Amino acid sequence: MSLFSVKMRSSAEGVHISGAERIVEADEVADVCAAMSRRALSHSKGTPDSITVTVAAIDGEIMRVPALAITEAACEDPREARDTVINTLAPLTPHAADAWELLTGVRDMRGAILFHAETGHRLEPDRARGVRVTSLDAAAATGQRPEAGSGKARVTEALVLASKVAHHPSVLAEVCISDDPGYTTGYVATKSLGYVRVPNMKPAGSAVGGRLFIVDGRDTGGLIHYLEHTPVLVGDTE
Ligand code: PML
Repeated sequence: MSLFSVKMRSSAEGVHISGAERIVEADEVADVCAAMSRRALSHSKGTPDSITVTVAAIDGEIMRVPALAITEAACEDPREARDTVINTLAPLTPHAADAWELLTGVRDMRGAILFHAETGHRLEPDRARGVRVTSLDAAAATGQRPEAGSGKARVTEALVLASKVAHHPSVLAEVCISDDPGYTTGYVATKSLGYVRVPNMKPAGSAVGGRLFIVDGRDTGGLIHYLEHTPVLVGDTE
């Protein structure tokens, strides 16, 4: 069965607004392109003046990983969210509080921060861009996909991304704050704890947002190649 990667990114005056990706069979390509364009045009961050959709056939084998289990922390406000995230990261890095400060100070990053667990230094080659996680989708057998742009689709997409990320041996944890000013639930994820939803990560209306991966720094080049280029399908496959 040949599969295709379909990617969308939108921007306004050169500033990134939204992005999406699917891995689909040939007969789904046209519908997926249309759905992505509609979604780009209705993003709460603004109306784009550029939407780019690309379609590429995938060569070779696709890696398959299970989805992380989802749980939810009880956090009433950003202070409690901060405590939850830092307590989760503390066993993995002595720089957990610095990681939180770094993530809550960024915006408009297209990719993630690579945060070295041992030193607290950033390892991504281009700090403005970060490292993008691409080449991923939910396996078709995980069931019907929620409508693109819905709240459920947002969680499914985040879970798929977090599952790909967490299954690389150099990744110890991920923290995500949505860059959507109208969406304040984020998550912290590890392979062993799963995907922990964290409500009230930021005040409503805040443009802060991004992703940060706590990494062991053993093979940063190999990790970046996996995150950006290795096609991965997440979830049940049969
Ligand atoms: C985003 O906006 O792309 C990040 C989504 C985070 C979803 C967190 C959740 O609701 O589980």
